[in-house]
Amino acid sequence: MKIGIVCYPTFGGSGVVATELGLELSKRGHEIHFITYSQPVRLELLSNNVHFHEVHVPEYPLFLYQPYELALSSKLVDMVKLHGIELLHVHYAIPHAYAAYMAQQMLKDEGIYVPIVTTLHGTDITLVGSHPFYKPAVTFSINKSNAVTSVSESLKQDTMRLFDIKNEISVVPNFIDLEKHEHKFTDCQRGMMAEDDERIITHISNFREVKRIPDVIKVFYNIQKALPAKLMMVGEGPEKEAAEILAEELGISERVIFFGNSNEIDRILCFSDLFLLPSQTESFGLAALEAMASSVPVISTNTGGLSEVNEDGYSGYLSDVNAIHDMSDNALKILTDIKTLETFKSNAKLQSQKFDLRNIVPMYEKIYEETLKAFLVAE
Ligand code: GMT
Repeated sequence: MKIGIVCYPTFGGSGVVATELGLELSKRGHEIHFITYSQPVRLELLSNNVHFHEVHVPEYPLFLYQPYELALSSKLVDMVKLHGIELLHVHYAIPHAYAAYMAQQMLKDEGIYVPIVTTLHGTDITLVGSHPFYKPAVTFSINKSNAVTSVSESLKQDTMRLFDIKNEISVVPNFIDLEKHEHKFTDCQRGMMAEDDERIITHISNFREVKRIPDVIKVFYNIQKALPAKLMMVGEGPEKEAAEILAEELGISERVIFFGNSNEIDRILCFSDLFLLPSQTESFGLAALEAMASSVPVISTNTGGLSEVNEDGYSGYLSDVNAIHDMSDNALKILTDIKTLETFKSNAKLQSQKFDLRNIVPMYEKIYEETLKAFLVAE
């Protein structure tokens, strides 16, 4: 099938899922066209089956806001016509589902019929999308999509609660390529980061408010009081500077390493003993799944879809949002005794196998086939 994928090309989870999905679909024989404003960060190899089409938005001084949706929908029309794309899969409702609907209508006018599959990722529903300024457009775009998926049962329920949805929503969880996550390293050079007796704690995100970055620092502060430890902070975002200041104020800045965005996530996870994800809300928590696939147990909050990913007392522990002491105690339960740590590490790996891409990508393929068939019959 010829599939157009629209996503945010940055380090965010929705872009990562969209890119990995496109790459896997291409390996399974589909022709994939990524249509977005820059090449997705995880898209390294373009091939016969993987194409990238950049959406340009010309700067015009009259506009305070440049009209990206307009440029995107025009690009979608052009690319569908040029490459014979049969289906559009848009990741993140805002503004992708809206732009895709406009493209669909323009194409229909020319006798070209292309169905839209929309995948809801989380903040497009729980944070941004439900804002009154966006809600009517988001509701409309979801209801006009020919198929809708959400990355967890929890996100599906949130969507039904927050919007007047007439469409069926299928749950297709985030996934992981476990083969890729088999440690490529015989030695991940742990010694460069910490002493043998130190535990390595890691957090990876885009450092937005929703990730509750100060809680990461506070939990780590409690951990390092009880045992020797280092904290790896990976990512860039608005909360990073405040986190650096907090680490300084708490007198632990020598124990906290800020990496910025990294292409060496696999190596960092390879030497990590524990992953912290104290988010305010998290529709799924791809970062937690990536950690688990590298045998790193997870201390997380119990919001959103996190309980569908991290099993309490098995692959890690779950706590209420803001429960710093509970999260610190749980971290120490895992870290203090080496045998317990080893058990949680192997459980984390086992838990991640539920989300192997070989089980999940066929769910998307099935949705594409059914949607295309139903759509062509209806049109
Ligand atoms: O979590 C982020 O800040 C990025 C965000 C995104 O939109 O790219 O991630 C969301 O989508 C991911 C992929 O489906 C999910 O694993 C994340 O849980 C979700 N983030 C939130 O719900 C906060």
